[in-house]
Amino acid sequence: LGQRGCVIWFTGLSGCGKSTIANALDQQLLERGAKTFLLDGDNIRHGLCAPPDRLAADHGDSFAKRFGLGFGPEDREENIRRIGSVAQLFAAAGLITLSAFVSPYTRDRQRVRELVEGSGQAGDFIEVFVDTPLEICEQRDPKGLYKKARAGEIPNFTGISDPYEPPPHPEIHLAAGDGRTPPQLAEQILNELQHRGIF
Ligand code: GGZ
Repeated sequence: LGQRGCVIWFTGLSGCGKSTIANALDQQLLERGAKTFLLDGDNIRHGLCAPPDRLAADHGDSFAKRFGLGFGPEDREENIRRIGSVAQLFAAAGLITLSAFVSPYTRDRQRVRELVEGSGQAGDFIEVFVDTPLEICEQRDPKGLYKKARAGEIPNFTGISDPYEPPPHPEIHLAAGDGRTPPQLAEQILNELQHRGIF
């Protein structure tokens, strides 16, 4: 393959740009012939970890209550555990695996790191902190979620009524507002992958 499997773990507030940067990086890797897989809300929160109402429609309410995930602390913990487990499998299969979730709790991210770094085929875990200030995320508010959270319509909203714990030692710290575009930020990560000899 000419590449080594790894997990690139984006973390940051809703609207911080992690998904956009992850998609830009995925595109750049694709253009260079790398084999990648991008895990994000679209394929995980709507599938493996579908919320109760969606699961209930398909399987009934008791099933949803047992297996569907929302945004309380325990549900987030389980969400990240499942995603981390899937990411580790893809990395072990040799894919450059990109994961873009809020993942607000340090302990949950640390567990994924230990899983990836400590597994049979120990792999690289590259934590990317997309450090966009709350005020900017809230100004962007592409889905109007911050507005709803401020109005008390969404409980446990990260940054408003639920904590975001910044990574103490991310491999890559992307500070917003330095004027760089998502593709330029993605290139910094690409350089790190090449520096590590990942591909
Ligand atoms: C945070 C929420 C919440 C709450 C719904 N808190 O901008 P988005 O919409 O697309 O990104 C957010 C996404 C967060 O899901 P994750 O799976 O990444 O979260 S975690 O890693 O904490 O499990 C936001 C939307 O879902 N959303 N309710 N209460 N974000």
